[in-house]
Amino acid sequence: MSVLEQSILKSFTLLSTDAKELYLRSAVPVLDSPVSPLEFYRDWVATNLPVLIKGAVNDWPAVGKWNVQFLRNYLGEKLVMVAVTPNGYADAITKGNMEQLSEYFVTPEERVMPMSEFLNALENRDQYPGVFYIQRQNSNLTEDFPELVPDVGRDVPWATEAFGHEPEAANIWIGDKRAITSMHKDPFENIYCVISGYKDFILHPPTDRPWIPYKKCPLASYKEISPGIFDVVPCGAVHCKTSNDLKGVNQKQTYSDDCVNNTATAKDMKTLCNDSDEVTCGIAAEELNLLNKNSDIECHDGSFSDGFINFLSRLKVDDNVKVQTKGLYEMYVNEHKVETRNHGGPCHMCHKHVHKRASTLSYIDHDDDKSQGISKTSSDISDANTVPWICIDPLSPDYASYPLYRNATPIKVRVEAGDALYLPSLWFHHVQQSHACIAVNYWYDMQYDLKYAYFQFLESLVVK
Ligand SMILES: O=C(O)CCC(=O)C(=O)O
Repeated sequence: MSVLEQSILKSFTLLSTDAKELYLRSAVPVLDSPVSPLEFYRDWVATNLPVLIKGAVNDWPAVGKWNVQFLRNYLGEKLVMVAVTPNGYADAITKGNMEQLSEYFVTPEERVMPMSEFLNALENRDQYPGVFYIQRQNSNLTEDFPELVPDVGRDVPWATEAFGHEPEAANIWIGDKRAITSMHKDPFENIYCVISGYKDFILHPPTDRPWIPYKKCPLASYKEISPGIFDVVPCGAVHCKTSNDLKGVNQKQTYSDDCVNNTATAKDMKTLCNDSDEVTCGIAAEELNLLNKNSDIECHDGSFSDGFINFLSRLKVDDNVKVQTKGLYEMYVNEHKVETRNHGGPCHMCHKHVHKRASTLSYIDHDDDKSQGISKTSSDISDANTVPWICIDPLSPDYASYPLYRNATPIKVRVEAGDALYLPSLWFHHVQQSHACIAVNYWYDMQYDLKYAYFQFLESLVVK
């Protein structure tokens, strides 16, 4: 480690010590009565400190009313979007199962099903492979479940008054106890309210950033290819192991189109294409490299076009594969000028979601982790089709790989039915839940103020 790096590391340690001594608490403070907007703003928002307000939403009609039976009776027929994963981890770093070597940032498979089927899956876990979670983060409370809004409200009035504006998004979360939200942070002020069951949060203050490792992984999504067997399908990629697979468009292949988890088979796709279609190939460079080591492969990423399958059908094993390259992720960001402040969600908006979360981060390259240093700047993040994400599991930290995580200050808090947790912007959080827990949360835009600027500065110092 260079002298400069040592000095920066010392400063990080000082920051952590100061934060602990001066403002952090060892536990999340608990209030037993509602707060006024003024108190809430002055004592918690302005200081960027979490607080648990017991019984804050006890008077909502939803509390005591919403449960599995209610949802079945009231919304049983309704089609809902469900995130399905093999292991409960949606939006997390996972090993790919194609070549076993790479790790991916994997978003869930999204399935549309009647609410009653989702509830069956919750109640009869043995009969439904996979872990089911309603967790679409596109303001799904107001967008997908408007009929439930009167029982909770479009906002939390005291929070809206304190923040001075309506929430950006209101989400509903209904899940299996195996469903886990991996550690991340959001550029939002979060009012998280539990309606039924409980949620267990592990929090880290923003000052822990230097101790929290990131890894940059290609984007992928889960796809169940036969009951209980999930593949990790690289985003914008055809799932295939060999060039023979690529060639055989009639073979059953799964692919993901911008992570939409499009379930059409390659054969279906073929009928959509005609010979004159322009080919824009969407195979991840990594996959192409697996194809045929001797191929003259130009790395590429790209979006699917209808001509894709035609391209595949013409491909021969010993073809020199040359594919125009343009980073899917980068392209998406450039085209859509994705704003950096929304949360979005893993689903059809996965790029947006990822970018929004990623945009306030820098990351650690795994290879560089050994030095336990940190950082590249956020401009590096737009590397095609990859996502910087936290690679430590606070439930079982890999201290051997990430010894600096020992310096971090995890704070645990349980949020029970009727309670509201104020989770300040830029705080890292990892979330677990009781079985069939129902919760709603409200994301209010954060202020891009001095705190944010200091955080960005810290981020930039996290050197590799
Ligand atoms: O409830 C969950 O599973 C995750 C909640 C979360 O990450 C959030 O509100 O930002």
